Amino acid sequence: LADDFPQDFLWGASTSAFQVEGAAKIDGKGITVADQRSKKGKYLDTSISVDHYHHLEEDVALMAELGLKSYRFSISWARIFPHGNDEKPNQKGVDFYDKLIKLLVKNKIEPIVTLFHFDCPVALVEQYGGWASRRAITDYYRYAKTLFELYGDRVNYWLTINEQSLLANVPAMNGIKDDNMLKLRQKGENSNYNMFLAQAKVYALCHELFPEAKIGPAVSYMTNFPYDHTSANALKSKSMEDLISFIDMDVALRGELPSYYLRYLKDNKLVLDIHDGDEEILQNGRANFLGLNWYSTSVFKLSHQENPKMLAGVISNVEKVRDKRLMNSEWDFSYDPVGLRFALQKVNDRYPNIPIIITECGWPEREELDNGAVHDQKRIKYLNGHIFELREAIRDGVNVISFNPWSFLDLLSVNDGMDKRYGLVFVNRDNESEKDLARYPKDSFYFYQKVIKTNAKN
Ligand code: BGP
Repeated sequence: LADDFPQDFLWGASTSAFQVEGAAKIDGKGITVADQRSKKGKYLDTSISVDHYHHLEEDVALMAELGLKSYRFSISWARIFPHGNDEKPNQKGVDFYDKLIKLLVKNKIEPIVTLFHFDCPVALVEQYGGWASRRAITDYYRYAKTLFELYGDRVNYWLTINEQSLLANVPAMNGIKDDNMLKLRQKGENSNYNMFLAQAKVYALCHELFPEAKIGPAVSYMTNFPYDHTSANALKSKSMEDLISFIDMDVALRGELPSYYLRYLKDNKLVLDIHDGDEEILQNGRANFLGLNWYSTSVFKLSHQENPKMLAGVISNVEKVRDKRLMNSEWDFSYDPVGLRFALQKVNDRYPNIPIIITECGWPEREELDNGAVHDQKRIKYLNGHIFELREAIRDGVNVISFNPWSFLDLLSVNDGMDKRYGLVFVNRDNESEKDLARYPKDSFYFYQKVIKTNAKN
């Protein structure tokens, strides 16, 4: 049927390097800012994560059993270049990803590769301040070029940077610090601009080397609704969506800094270090698809208090309101699948027919094994609802080519370690102990297996 999912639709699943690999300090890998945040207990312990590094064959065998058509993962920059810009790549790191890609290809699973997912090599921060300096553009470009040369013959989908707007607005995620708040925000904005330039150069390089390949950003797409019908709330909600989500799509696809961003910079006394030739760099390097990380809708209302969690003016003076009518998770996270269709329509209106890969979408729970099983009914409900709305979006005419729920297996949540699980596969470890790290497919694994097998016909 014409209105079903296309026959070649890529049913996938998603992870990122520091959240699954472990082996943070072995086989020559350099330390990253994600490793630095590593703290046993509530937070990340990237020395083990879920030890995907030593469970590679087993994990890919599970992907094959699930029937995955694509797998989105990230390459750790510091596993390839331990200091971010070493003269030669680290052979053991190169071999690890080579093996992963070979196993995927052998099992007919399309690799969707993120170049950079929250894990800047610490050495680059020490050398020159990391992304806050323009020197990062050169090093990122060289890193990307190395990956294209190593794996470009087998990889058809590349994602440049995961959730850039988060990195820009929370500079500490890139290892960028400053005691002075205005200076910190300025450094965050510098890093934002440098990431835009670096990506534009890498888009152009990829098109030149592999004209058939698809390359784009993995955008944090947060759909906001205003709390009430006042235009002031609606305006704030739109402005947040522009500055958090559409900015990364606009620059990648239109090749210029949007006017709402220039106005935001001016209002906040932030200045970009624009060099001659930058405009051409942005114009000449564009993405040819979008990766969207979409989880949920949020409701915001204006408040007179600064939100201490977020520094940027983008999110200050608002309060998140829980919609009690929806199914909510422990982490202020609601189930609102129609929001996905709405979000996809908006993107398609803005950039007609642009190919879209859902690079993340998932439901978090606190979970334990129950006689070797995990009955994750809420996750099944979440997946079912979102896949239903995805089909509706495709019928609306949105060009979605792949769906990669977060996450393939349980992994370290950015702020909650193993307490907050998203996986289709349970991993037997918790924050206190690594236990035996054994893998157990959850009920959602079998649900999704059927979806893939039937191309979501039932
Ligand atoms: C996205 C990140 C992922 C992942 C996910 C869930 O922002 O790209 O890396 O962590 O969110 O977030 P959390 O782990 O905070 O629950």
